[in-house]
Parts: sequence; structure tokens; C-alpha cells
Amino acid sequence: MFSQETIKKIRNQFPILNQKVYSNPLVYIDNAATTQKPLQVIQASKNYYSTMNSNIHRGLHFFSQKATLHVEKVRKKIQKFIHAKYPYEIIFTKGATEAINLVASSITSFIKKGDEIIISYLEHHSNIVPWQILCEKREALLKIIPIDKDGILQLEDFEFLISEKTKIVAINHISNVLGIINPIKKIIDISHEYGALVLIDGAQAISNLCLNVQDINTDFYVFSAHKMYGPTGIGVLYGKKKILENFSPYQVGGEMIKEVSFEKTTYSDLPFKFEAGTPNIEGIIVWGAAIDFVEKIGIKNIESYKEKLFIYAIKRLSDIDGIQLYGKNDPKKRSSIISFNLSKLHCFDVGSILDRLGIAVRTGHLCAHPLMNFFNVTGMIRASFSIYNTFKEIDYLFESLLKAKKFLLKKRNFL
Ligand code: 7TS
Repeated sequence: MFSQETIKKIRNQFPILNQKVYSNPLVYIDNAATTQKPLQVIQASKNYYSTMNSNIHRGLHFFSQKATLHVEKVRKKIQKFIHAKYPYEIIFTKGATEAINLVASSITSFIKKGDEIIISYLEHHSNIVPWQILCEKREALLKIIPIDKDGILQLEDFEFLISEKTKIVAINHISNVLGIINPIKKIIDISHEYGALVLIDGAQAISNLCLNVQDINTDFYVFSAHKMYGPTGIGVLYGKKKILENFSPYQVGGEMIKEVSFEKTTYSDLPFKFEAGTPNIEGIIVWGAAIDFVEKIGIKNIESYKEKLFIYAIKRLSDIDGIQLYGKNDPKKRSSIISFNLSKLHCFDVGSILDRLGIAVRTGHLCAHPLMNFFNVTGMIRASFSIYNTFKEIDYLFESLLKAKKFLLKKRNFL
């Protein structure tokens, strides 16, 4: 495990962490929303605009070729990072959300009336709404895998729901609310027995777990750069070659064509068929620097350090009288995301006081209305940790929650 001295060195690479919030040092524990960016990522952005800014795949000139080369290098880097078979199975999108929309849109013509799509109770809205719309369009049925009171997916129910009518199963790898790591390999294997395709939403997993898309044998895997120390506005759809080749393009125009006449258009090969228009060139190239950062530290090291933070945070937070923690507390099956409520206080009230004390957490429905309804709450407070967080920051969170509780309960009793 990393010493706190090593973590301090890593922290020093993140200039934003030296910022003050209302005169308090920033404690940034909203990493499930987005991670902060290290110097090498910030520098890569400056470097891109200073040394190679050009449009790609279309210019013969030096800078266009240089930028194209760098973009394609990052595609290969991502291929290696997730252990995909071919670089052209990596499709650049705006992020995880767009990647899911791409699949839901491109699969439309394969869905008939009466077909079924399965998602789970644990999904982020990004992995609910595209499927809901597709089902409405094609008169298909959306089925939901239930969970138990600890947020564990009920696999026996899944086996009951799935049938030859199921065309796609779309499920997250790690829940953005409960941090639970779902048994995706089992779900993928069962789905394939019935001939269903599987999309795994890896938005929360990509910076937390070693991923081998060939081993898990998923058909699609989606994620965003900004959750792994990279820029916003760029993400990936990984898809198996054979499946993507049969899919229609999601958007059309620009460099995704082979030939256009007024009578007919033919499309480019993978991956360009799915990358219409000028992509986020800077985002892709800068993402490369973020992957270098992650690989230098080692994803396994990140995973094990975050597990220690999780265990410590759960231990400290459990000591707070009146805290309601959500999700099964099993460090081996959790990432470092902890959602909770405090003494029936409104999550926004607690979040506002934490903010005044310099602590950045996420509050509200966490883009998971069905899950909030399941737990019968309107919102939660979510702390999510990253490689640069410290045990001291967790102590500060603990003390600040006690302060917030004392202040808000006093106010409530007074009213
Ligand atoms: N799926 C999951 C599981 C997510 O956590 C998120 C973002 C998305 C999809 C969408 O990713 P995007 O990069 O396309 O926006 N989750 C969160 C969150 O929990 N708080 O802010 C964003």
C-alpha cells in the first residue's frame, strides 16, 4: 500500500487541491462525478494547442498528420488499456452517455415489437432513458432486474426475466450510488446463453478496476475520460468488431463516409463509420496523458489504496449516531463510493454546510431516481474517493458531519 508520503507526492501533481474554499482547504471527495486533473494532463492540453492543433484524417499537411498520428496512438493506448482485440473496436464519443445512446440508436432496426431489453434497478439515468425510448419506438418491453435491501442484484430473478425475446442486457459495472461491483461476468454468460447482446456501463469502473473486455466477453463497454483524470467531453464505446460492422451509423456526415453522391452514400470502415464530424481532438490526445498517469501509478495500486480509504471511511462514518449508509459493506465488492443520509436531515442542507467547510461531495438524486425511490428517499449525500485523498481528509469529513448534524438539529428543534 502507498505511504501517506507517496500520496502527498501524487497530490502535489494536482494544482486544484491547493485551492481554498471559503478559507478552508479544499477536500475534494466528489470523484464519482469527475476526477481532478494532474499537471501532465493540464500540460498536455497546452502542448496540443501550442504544437499540433489541426483537424485530423483529412489534411495532407504536417500538423494534420501529426495530430492524426497522436489521436490514433491514443486509440491504441485505450485498446491496450482495456485489452480489446483491435484498435478499430474503440469508437470515440462525447462520453459514456453518448456511447450508450449510440448503441441504443444503432440497434433500433434489429428490435421488433414484443422484444425485450433488460436493465437493472441500479442504473444511472444514462443507462435507463435511451433504452426506454427505444422500447417506446419499437413497442418492446423494458424489464428491470431487482435488488435486495443492500443493493445486491438478484441473479435468480434475472434468470427468470431473461428469455429468447431478450435482445440486449444493459447493466453497470459499478453503481454510481452504492459503489457495488456487479457480477458482470455471470450476467454476460447468462445473457449469451439466450443470444442477447450485453452492454456494460463502465463509467465508474474504468478508474477502479483492471479491465479485460475479451476475458469478460462483453459485446459493448462504455466509459468517459473525465472519471479517470482525463478531460470532459470525450469517452469511448468499445464494441466487438463483428457487431459494430453490422450496425448502422449513429450520426452521419463529415469523415464517416466513403463516397457521397446525391443518389447514394457509402460509409467508411470502423471506427470512422461511427465518428461523424470533427471529433474532440484535444480531448483524445490529452486523455492519452491521463492514461499514462494511471499506468505509472498502476491501476491495481489505485484500486488497493482506494479500498483502504473505503474501509477507513466506512469505519469512521458508522460511528456517527443517526447515519444511514446505503449498500452492502463488503470492501472486496465495493469501489470507494459511499452514499448516506444523516438523521433524516435534508441532503442539500448537509451538503451546503460541508461545502462551507471546504468539502466537495455530491448531493441529491445522483441521476438515479429509481434507486432513490427504492430506498424511499429524495436524495443522498455521496462521498467518493480517489488516489489523492487522505485518511486525514476522512477524519475531517467525520468531524464536519458531526458539526453539520449538531447545527441542523439545533435549528430543526428551534423551528
Ligand atoms: N453511467 C454511470 C454509472 C455514471 O456514473 C455516469 C456519470 C454516467 C453513466 C454518465 O457519464 P458521462 O460521462 O456521460 O456523464 N455519473 C455521474 C455521477 O455519478 N455524478 O455525476 C456524474
